Amino acid sequence: VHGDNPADAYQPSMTTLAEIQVQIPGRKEGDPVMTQDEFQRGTKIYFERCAGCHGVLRKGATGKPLTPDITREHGYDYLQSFITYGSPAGMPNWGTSGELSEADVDLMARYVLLEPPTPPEFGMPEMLDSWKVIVAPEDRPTKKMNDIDIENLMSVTLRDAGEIALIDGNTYDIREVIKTGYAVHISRISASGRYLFVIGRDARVNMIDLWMEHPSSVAEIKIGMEARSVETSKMEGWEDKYAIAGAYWPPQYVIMDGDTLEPKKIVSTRGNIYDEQTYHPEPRVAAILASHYRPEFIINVKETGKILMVDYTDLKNLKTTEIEAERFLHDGGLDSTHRYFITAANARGKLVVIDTKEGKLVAITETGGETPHPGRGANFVHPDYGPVWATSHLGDDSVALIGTDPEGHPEQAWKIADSFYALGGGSLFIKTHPNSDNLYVDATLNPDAETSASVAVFKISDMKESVEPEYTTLPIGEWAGIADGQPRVVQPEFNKEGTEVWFSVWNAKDKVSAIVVVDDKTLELKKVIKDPRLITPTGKFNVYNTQKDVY
Ligand code: DHE
Repeated sequence: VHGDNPADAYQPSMTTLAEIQVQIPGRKEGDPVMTQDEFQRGTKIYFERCAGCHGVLRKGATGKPLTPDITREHGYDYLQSFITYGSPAGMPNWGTSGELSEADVDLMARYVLLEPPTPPEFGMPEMLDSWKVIVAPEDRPTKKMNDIDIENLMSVTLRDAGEIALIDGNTYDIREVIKTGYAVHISRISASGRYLFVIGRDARVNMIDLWMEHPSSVAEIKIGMEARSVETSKMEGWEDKYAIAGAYWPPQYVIMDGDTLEPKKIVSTRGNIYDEQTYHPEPRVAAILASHYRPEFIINVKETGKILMVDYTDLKNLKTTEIEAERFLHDGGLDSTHRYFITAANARGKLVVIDTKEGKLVAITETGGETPHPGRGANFVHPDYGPVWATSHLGDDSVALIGTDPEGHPEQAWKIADSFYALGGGSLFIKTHPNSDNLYVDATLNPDAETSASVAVFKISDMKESVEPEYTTLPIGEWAGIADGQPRVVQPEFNKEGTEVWFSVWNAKDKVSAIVVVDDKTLELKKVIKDPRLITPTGKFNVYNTQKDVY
């Protein structure tokens, strides 16, 4: 009999699992009719074109959430027109650009009205199944077997070819073209400078031995279905010991053996959002950097807004410092001392600063611009503000400088010291080098063809407090001399000495692309690299600068 037992007084009046309202799985009332084939095609288009910004489960990040509760409120006509024409806030004009046919736009407008399918998980059995040691460590050379100046080699992504090109930074010759995953996102170099790691969008990691007579893959693995980041351990005493890769789907990271890519430890990043403390099913792994101050990897978890500092000294008793930062963490880099990690919470318009020595949050600062997008950013010494780190923006034409010298310039430290205008919105990357007096800012995704094919250059020694700096515009696309298509210029990257800066002139895969090399002192064209093998070049990574985090 209720009431007789005193324990009943403590029973919370909560809904139990058995009482929750559920819907019958399968087709629901009001669902648009779609055949299995159409749904399959919609899923393919969604994963290829939309998931990067909106998320696999459509919870939103750089792009708006697209769960059916929201899409159904907007309705078919609105969605159809949005997909066709895009928006100034960053949604591409898939229809009018011709990238999607009218029929595909119609398909996608219906597709997003339905519940998103959940792709399968990818755990240890799947990873082991994909893992290949192509050349065992004992069969690899014991010294460098080629005549390449490895430190000045450039690893260049050939996006749509699913390859990278290794280009000699001294002679501009393509030394090797190596098969990789699809659309390699970044290249990273082991602490010793010997191994090159790349990760494709399809989450395939290739480990390339630069000592071989013909550098090629010595190990490979697939760590999920969708990924963007890879890195290797850089702490003294732990050089080349581990590699790590982060996945978008499933949301997880994996720590691997640094010699063979054998997967050792997979950690899911699913969990609660840092501030609301509500569960998120898809917190994707964005940028990963290796700490120089502790044996740790620094991992951006995008949707939950957490930065993880994962100690790799004892994988069995894994210690992680979990820092509450800001939602939508994306890319970032170290300051010139390598002590501080500065990263963009891009959809929040903020920069987050972490002290990698103390393992603590230092600051969260609004940039004043829309959607900061630094890549690894650019470190230089401003004549008035001292050491600063710079980001450009995807959503507007501004460049923001954050002070990075709390000892010498406490006034500016971790605050926006200055902000000025570059060429236009749609910038992806910004770059300088300790030996350069120039700051280069691209405008890759600017809707204007001429702007997207140009680069702004600021002279650092001319920068002054309260004076809007002037810039020189370099017509990189025009210099490439490509008549066909609408190539975009992306990602400045310096050679080892900091005397030349390289740009990708990124055209459609059936059109001519190029790499344009500019003399950093004179700002004159030095070389146009064209080759039928240079299909859709995007990111370029100089071995020495990437190995030593010089940027
Ligand atoms: Fe990137 C860096 C994710 C679109 C070229 N990009 C990064 C990083 C992340 C990321 C998380 C940081 C990795 C790190 O440091 O560990 N990129 C994403 C996306 O989610 C996004 C917005 C959408 C998508 O669908 O992928 C996206 N990126 C692009 C492109 O469209 C680019 C231009 C060409 C491509 O390959 O798709 C592109 N991203 C790059 C490059 C870097 C990068 C070249 C490294 C820059 C650097 O100098 O460090």
